[in-house]
Amino acid sequence: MRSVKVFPPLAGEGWSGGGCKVMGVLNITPDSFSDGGHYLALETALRRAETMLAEGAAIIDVGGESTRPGALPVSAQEELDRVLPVVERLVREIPIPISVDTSKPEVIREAARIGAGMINDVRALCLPGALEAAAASGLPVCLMHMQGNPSTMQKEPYYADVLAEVRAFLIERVGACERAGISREQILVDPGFGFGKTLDHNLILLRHLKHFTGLAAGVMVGLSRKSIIGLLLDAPIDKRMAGSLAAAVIAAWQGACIVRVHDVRETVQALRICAAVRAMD
Ligand code: 7PJ
Repeated sequence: MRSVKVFPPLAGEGWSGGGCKVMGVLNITPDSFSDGGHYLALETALRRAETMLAEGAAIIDVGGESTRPGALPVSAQEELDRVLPVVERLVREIPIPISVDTSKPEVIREAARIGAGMINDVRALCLPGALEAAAASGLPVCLMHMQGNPSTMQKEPYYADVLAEVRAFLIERVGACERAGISREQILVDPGFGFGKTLDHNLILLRHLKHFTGLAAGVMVGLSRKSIIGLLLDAPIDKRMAGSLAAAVIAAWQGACIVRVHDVRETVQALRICAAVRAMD
């Protein structure tokens, strides 16, 4: 009998108890499987996950579909081939929940079958069959807002009122999940920083993040190394850590319960300061 590690990991703690948790990003890119074949890709992923675990990650997010601006679609079979072997190995060897970053019902079903602990969907379970697959899995879900799709979303993002529109979308998706049988305690919402948003849209959403905390069980955010940081600092992707830490603290301060990041050790430290001050409420 497999013991499935589902987030939140500590019984009775709830999503935000004990402060904001760190989710480490583990991207399985197409080329990670090209030269060395599956064995090398699996070992590399496992080592990266072990490092993030040692650095204090509470959960690891495995993704096989690039959703960066301009990224092209990936077939279900390709995504299954990339993600499943990694998830299977991590579930066996890493003692924290493994989240799967996917929108496809096939991937949701298979990931749940082999022991994934959470479904993180940048398309908020909007693809046909995804909602049903997630509900059947019984796993917690993260619903993220995106305007458009990755190949075009950064062309001309437009909102009359970004805060109201992103909130309304997430409220609608939380309702759809509940009608499909997913309880509110199992649902996180995410405004989707960088997904069809200008710098100003992103800043407004971050400034008012606390308006999202009541929509479901908790708020998750991904700001790590994103263009919002790059634009504000005029910094390339490998020089965005300090900015990403500041953004993580701003989110946690307003009640985010998970931050999805690349730099786990540093984020855990920054959030410890945030939690110590918040504990004085
Ligand atoms: C996010 C994500 C995010 C959630 C990515 C990147 C792009 N999932 N997956 N929220 N971003 N929930 O990391 O730059 O912001 S992929």
